[in-house]
Amino acid sequence: MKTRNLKLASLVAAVALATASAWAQSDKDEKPVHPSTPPSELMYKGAPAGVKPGEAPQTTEPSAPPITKEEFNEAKEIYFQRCAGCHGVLRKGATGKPLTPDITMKRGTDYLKIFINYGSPAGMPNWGTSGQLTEKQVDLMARFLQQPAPVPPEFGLAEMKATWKVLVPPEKRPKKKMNKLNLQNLFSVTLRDAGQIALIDGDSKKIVSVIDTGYAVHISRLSYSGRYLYVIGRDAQVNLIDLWMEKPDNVAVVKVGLEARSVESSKYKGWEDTYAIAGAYWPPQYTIMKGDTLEPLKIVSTRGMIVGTQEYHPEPRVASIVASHFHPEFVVNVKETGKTLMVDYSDIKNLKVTTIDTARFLHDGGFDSTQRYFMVAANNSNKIAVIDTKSDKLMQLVDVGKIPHPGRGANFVDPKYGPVWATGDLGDDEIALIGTDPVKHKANAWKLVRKLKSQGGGSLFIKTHPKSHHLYVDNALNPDPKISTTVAVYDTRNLDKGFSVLPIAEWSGITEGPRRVVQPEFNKAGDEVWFSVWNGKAQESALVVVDDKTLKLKAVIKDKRLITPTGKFNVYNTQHDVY
Ligand code: DHE
Repeated sequence: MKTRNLKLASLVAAVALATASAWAQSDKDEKPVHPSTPPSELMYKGAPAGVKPGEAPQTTEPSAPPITKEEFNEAKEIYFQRCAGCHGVLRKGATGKPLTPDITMKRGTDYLKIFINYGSPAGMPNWGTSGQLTEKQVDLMARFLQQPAPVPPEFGLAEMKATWKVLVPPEKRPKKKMNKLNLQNLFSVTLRDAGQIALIDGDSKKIVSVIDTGYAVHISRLSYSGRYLYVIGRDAQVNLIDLWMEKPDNVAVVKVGLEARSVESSKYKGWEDTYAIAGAYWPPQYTIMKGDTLEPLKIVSTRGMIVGTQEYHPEPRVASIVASHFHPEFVVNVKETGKTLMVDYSDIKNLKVTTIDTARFLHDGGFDSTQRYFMVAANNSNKIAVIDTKSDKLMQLVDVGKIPHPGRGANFVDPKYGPVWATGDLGDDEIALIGTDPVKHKANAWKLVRKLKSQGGGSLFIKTHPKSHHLYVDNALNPDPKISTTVAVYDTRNLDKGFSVLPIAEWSGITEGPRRVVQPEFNKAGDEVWFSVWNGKAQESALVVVDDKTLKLKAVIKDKRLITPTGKFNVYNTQHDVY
């Protein structure tokens, strides 16, 4: 058990460290940072923290090895770029081990240097011997880690208001849709390294516009009405885009912290489009905003006690957020404490929050087909937590494979077990099918009913559509390019048959670069599925559209502006939680 935990910890820890530039090259071009973890996986969690070194002031302790101001600044930069994603901004441990002076001072400079230089089997990359850090930098980091951690500032209402801009006030916006776009079949495509999104018309496959957003932009979500698009960057910038404008564009912008990943909008009857919410990694908090202006209204810290051990955690990051269809509530998942918060927005002055103990570290998830049960991955526990958004209770913690990573998951009817929700895994080659019908298939509800074999590990996203009988599974982080550039497809009517493989990257016509195939997303009609062929920033990328019936190539979308496309969000499907 201990070894298994150690192995997992090492994978999770190792994936948390790398530089953004590493992504531009294929695994085999890379110097090994960690012998057992490919750079692609390191890259996954290794996006530099949105915290800028200048934002965290120097703190020095005379009993620790001396460090000059210039050295301290350089060390901060290295730390926030390469280490914070795993060890936490405060160095108190997140997915990686704590590195606070009470621990590091006892180890001493020489020990720390060896550790940083050579890495460890528990997942610490060999920063020195891989050539990522120079000898001088290794020495610097060993001294820096014995100094107190520089603490980035908090981000309260005053700081948010200082960043908040309403570019087009609601009264100056169109009263009706002013463009001829088929909005329901529009796709918002993340252009990660460009800090932009592309709006692509799903019918013509033409780019409608490319819009500036936050740094290393992450996801898009829709308002209930489908009029407003919310986009969040890793720098915690939220952009509000009005799709009714003649040419859809930003109408408001705000920063809700220094680093963030999730955004959502209120969907309960009577509250449609009223509020938006964004969850931050730093500071650890969520912010409720006015839906049509992004005016920050309520900020709530997520600092608190860890599930089970009930120890205090100073930096529990906000992972996925969804809007309940059963109550005026947001479902806010807190990573390091392993808590799901049901945040009642009907009276934000007297905010009621129901705290559900789940498991660590909560990450991504989606609803079952009835949209009542929310299934969220606890990736360090290898579990899926099932939350009933009607009773606001935990239904079950379901054991699945290693490091489940569903995206929003996939809902379909298993011929033998009835309605299921499925997830793929980052850490192994399994796909877990969990029964989701407590009425007609009670015996199977909230149980792992079937495991499918996938092409391999490194799966990030899995997708189907109510009108499709195909289940698509990517393996974007698999170290084998044969696997990471293709996608597996299963016939949900005959799951025992196994999968066929679609050569998506090959179909794109691009021959250079890692060409990782990531995140299947259906169009509104459910008859075609889109994939990103994700290359480095300086390389050509593409979107590949497949005909769901014939599994044949339908279209390739290429354009100079499509820089590092990753997530794709079809307006209708995102708006209505169809997956
Ligand atoms: Fe994501 C969803 C966090 C790296 C593409 N990602 C999410 C969610 C979280 C999250 C919490 C759920 C949001 C929600 O539903 O409200 N992602 C993180 C990280 O912390 C992590 C591991 C490292 C980091 O530093 O950011 C990370 N994510 C990535 C990538 O490297 C991916 C593959 C490419 C990219 O664009 O950055 C990536 N994440 C995505 C996508 C979704 C997502 C496409 C939404 C999937 C969906 O279908 O809804």
